[in-house]
Amino acid sequence: MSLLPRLRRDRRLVEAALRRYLPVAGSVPLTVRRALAYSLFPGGKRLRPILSIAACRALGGRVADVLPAAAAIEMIHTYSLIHDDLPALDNDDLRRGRATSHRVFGEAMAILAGDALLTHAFEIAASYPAHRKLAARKVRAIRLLARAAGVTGMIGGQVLDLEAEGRSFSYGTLLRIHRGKTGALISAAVQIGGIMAGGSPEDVRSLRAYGDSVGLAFQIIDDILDREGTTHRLGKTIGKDARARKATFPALLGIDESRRRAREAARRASRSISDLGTRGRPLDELAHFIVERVS
Ligand code: GRG
Repeated sequence: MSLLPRLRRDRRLVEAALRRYLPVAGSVPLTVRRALAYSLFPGGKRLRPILSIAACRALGGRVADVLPAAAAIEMIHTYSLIHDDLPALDNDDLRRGRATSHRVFGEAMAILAGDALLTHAFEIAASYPAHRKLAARKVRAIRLLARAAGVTGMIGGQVLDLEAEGRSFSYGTLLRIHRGKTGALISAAVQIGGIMAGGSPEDVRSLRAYGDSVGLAFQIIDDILDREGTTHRLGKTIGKDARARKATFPALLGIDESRRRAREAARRASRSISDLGTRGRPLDELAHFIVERVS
């Protein structure tokens, strides 16, 4: 199967898993459930869970074993977007082509919806699949997820990002910001696919190297799209990084050099999984798709 039909198929799997694992209607207050559903559906590219599924398949695992963790990762990503858009952070009105959560539900409810998604994600990752033989894999996956979402990963990166705003910065600082803010969750998504498939430590190490490079490539392109993309295509306000004088790859290196480094990172990602042979091909294609994407 070629890349685009595979992306469509895996996206459908992710949508179904997210619907299955949403808090049961009637068991939670209606308003917060509406706010969760509003931000989760129709959603964005679903790139992180798609990477988990592809990594699981590459190691011969069962997709059903990784779907709960994949859905949890997308919930955590969605929470980060809700909170990132809040007035205290990016203060944005538009996300995934429509009004941000706090514009629709108010700031207090958006904060709570983000908190709810983050905590619910861990409940799902711990509870499913319920089979006892997967318990050890789930614990490893949850630990990785917590590290990637927390102060060692996404939150830490966000703090560095805030502190770098309006200041001069080095390439080293830029890498530290983005490894935490964006790279950690992307890399964890890939590794979790390998862990839930029961991959060997060597396989998971290769996936980690792949995930780190793909995470970097993704962020460089995200920075470029903020300069060159359109609000219509991206479904979010563009040009904000430059206005806020954020630490970005194009700001430091220019567009052409940034693009060159993104392509180089994608090639590094491919080399990291060369031991997987043809089983790694879908991951290889995803790495290049991420670099050539326009949204
Ligand atoms: C706890 C108050 C508080 C804040 C936390 C967690 C956080 C704020 C910020 C994380 C920063 C963040 C939003 C990083 C991700 C940046 C990024 C590249 C998002 C876009 O990802 P895509 O393109 O989005 O995959 P779609 O919409 O396609 O899922």
